Amino acid sequence: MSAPIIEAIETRILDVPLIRPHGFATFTANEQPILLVQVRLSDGAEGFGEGVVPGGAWWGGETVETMQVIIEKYLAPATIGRKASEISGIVHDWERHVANMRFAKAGLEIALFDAYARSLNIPLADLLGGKFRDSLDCTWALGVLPLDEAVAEVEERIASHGHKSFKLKMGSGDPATDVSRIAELVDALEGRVSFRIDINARWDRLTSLRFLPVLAEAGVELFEQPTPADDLDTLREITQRIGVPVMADESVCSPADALAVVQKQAADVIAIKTTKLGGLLDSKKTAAIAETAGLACHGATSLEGPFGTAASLHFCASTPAVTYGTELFGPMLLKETYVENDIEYRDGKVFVPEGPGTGLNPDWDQIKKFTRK
Ligand code: MUC
Ligand code: MG
Repeated sequence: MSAPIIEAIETRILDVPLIRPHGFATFTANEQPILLVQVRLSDGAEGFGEGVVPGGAWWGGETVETMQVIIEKYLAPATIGRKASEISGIVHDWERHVANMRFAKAGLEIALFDAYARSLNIPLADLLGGKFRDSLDCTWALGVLPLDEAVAEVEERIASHGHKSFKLKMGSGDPATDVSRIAELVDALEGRVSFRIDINARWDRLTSLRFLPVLAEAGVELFEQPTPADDLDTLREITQRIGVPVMADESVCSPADALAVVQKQAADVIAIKTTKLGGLLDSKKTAAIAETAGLACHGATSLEGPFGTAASLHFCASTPAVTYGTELFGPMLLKETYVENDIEYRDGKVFVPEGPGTGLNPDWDQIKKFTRK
């Protein structure tokens, strides 16, 4: 039986409020803009993807507005009319029309995968090699917060969802002040949970070599992207000299970037975001490169909503190399959802949704409520 044809591609920008402000190194988000990408096939099946960056243009340069233009004006015309089963060929051909713009490509590629999986009435993971696991550890991330608020939030998340691991955003203030805030928080929890930090590439070499050992001494278990993405020599020096595992995030936005990190031995863990990597196919390639070199993979987030998070969960469920847990908490940071059946989080874990495609179905009343006018 011939595969259905891709008939229509629609996008809409959702502005979804957060449960609290989320402070990054150079930006504080009060809501999360999400480009909802909808694909309809000739057999009536519909798939959903999300174009999402962590808060805005500061992270990687793309935004929901740029993603909408790239998808509607350039990628969609090169996709409509093709067979839904030809995803790898469609994604390959996109390179003739659009260079880079990986967050935009991810939103459409994932919607194509979701639509085709629903057409076949199988879980998305079955198009990615099948499920290897049904749940994964889920780290909770705190934005930049005063100590008392941070302690209160950690205690609340332990009680409500059993989180055992917490990520702390840094890099926004004076390094010495930032570091003492983190050291006090780690000390206050007395080893009951583990802490990692993400500086979002904002420290230079000297600051890193001076202050990361203080965080190591305080008991921080992982350093995420302390220094600029392109400086793999400094990332390698930090990895080799300090002895706390280093995770590459901004340094790895493509399989080629992963190969460069492997060749330089610049990190111990690679943050796999299906968004920054352009979708599920290049996420699989990136994980394969990491695994072959003995690096661990982490299921990372760009603060996607339910559809994007579910797609990343299906990726992590079907990729044995994701051995360093996840931070796929995005839907819990949103004040309200826009799907009928939410992702399940409990006991410090997140569970892969069951059902065809991502397993989630749209709540159109909520989508209309959040759609930007
Ligand atoms: C990032 O850089 O890791 C993931 C969690 C969070 O708080 O920030 C995002 C982006
Ligand atoms: Mg990061």
